[in-house]
Amino acid sequence: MTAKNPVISSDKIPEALYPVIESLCSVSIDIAKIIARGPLGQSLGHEVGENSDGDGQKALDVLTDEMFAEGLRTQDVRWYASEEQEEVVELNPKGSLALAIDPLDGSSNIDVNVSIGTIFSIYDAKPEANESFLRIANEQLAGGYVIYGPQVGLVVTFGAGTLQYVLDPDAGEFILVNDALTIPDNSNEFAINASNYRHWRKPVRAFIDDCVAGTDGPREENFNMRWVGSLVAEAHRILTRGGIFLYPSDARPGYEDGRLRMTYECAPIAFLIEQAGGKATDGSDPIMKHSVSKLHARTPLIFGSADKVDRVATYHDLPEQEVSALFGKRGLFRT
Ligand code: AFP
Repeated sequence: MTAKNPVISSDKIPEALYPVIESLCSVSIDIAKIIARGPLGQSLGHEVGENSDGDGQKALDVLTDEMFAEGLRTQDVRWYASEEQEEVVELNPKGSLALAIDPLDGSSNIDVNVSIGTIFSIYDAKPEANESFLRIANEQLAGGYVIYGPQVGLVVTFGAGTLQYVLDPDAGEFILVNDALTIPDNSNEFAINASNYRHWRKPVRAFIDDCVAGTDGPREENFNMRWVGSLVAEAHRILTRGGIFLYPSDARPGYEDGRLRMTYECAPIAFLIEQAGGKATDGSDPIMKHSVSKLHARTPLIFGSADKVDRVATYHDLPEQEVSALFGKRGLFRT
C-alpha cells in the first residue's frame, strides 16, 4: 500500500502543530472544491439563520464550520471556538491546543465569485474553555488564513516570519512559495468602507480626507482606494503589495468597537502582519498586546505597512483644532 501524499510539507511547521495544520489544509481543499463549483453544486450563499451576535449566517458559513469541527475532532485540539457558535466546543478532551476560527470570512462575497477565506488562530489549551481564548494576542502559537480566490493559498505564521503557500490543484498539495513574506512599504492604497464616512471619528476622517485630497492636500501625493468586503482578500493584497486597511470604531449602534472580532479575525491577522514587518493597531495601541473579556468581542482594526499605521496613530494624537481642519494645516506636516 502506498502512503497518502501529505497535503503540506512539514519542513517549516513546528512538529507539535503539524497534524493540526495538515488537517486544516485537508478540510480547506475540500471547501475550495465546493466553492469552485458555485451554483453547479449545493446552494451556498442563501441565508440560513443568525449567529450568536445577530450576523446573518449563510449555508456555506454553517457547512464550513461543521467541516472544520469534524476534521479537527481527531486532532490534538481540545477547544474549538468558532464565529458560528456561541460557546466554545470541546473536541478532544485529551487535546493540548485551543483553536479559534472564522470558518468562512467574507460570506457576502460567496455568490459573486469574489475571494473569501478561513481565518484561524491557535493557542495552547488551558483547563477551562474560555480562558484558553481570552488572553493576550501575542500568546498565539500560530495565526493564519486560507484564501479561496483565483488561487487557493495558505498564509501562516508560527512566530518566526510569515509563510506563503499556494495550492497545486493537480497535486492536491500546498506548496511553499515564500518563506519570509514582507510587506512592501511603497504602496499608496488604502482600504476602508467609505460609505461609513459620516459615522467615523475625527482622526479617521482627517486621515482619509488627506488621502483623498491627494496632491492638492497636505500629503502632496495621490492615493488609490480598494474595498473587497473580505478581510482575507484585503490582508492578502496588503501582504503582497502593501497599503493600509482600516475598520475603525464608528458612531453606529453596535460599532463602538468596529466590526471585526478579536479572537478569530484581528488577532491572527495582526500576528501575520507583524511577522511580515507591518503593524496592526486599534488606531493607537498594538492588537498583539490586546486581550478581550468576551469570546466574540470586537475591536477596531488598522493594519498594513508600518509607516502608514503609525501615521494613523499620529492623527489620533493631533490637537482638536488641527484634526478638524481640512487640508494643510495639521502640525504633523509642518516639521
Ligand atoms: P461577512 O463574513 O459577514 O461577510 O463579514 C466580512 C467581514 O467581517 C470582513 O471580512 C470585512 O472586512 C468586513 O466584514 C466588511 O464589512 P462591511 O460590510 O461593513 O464593509
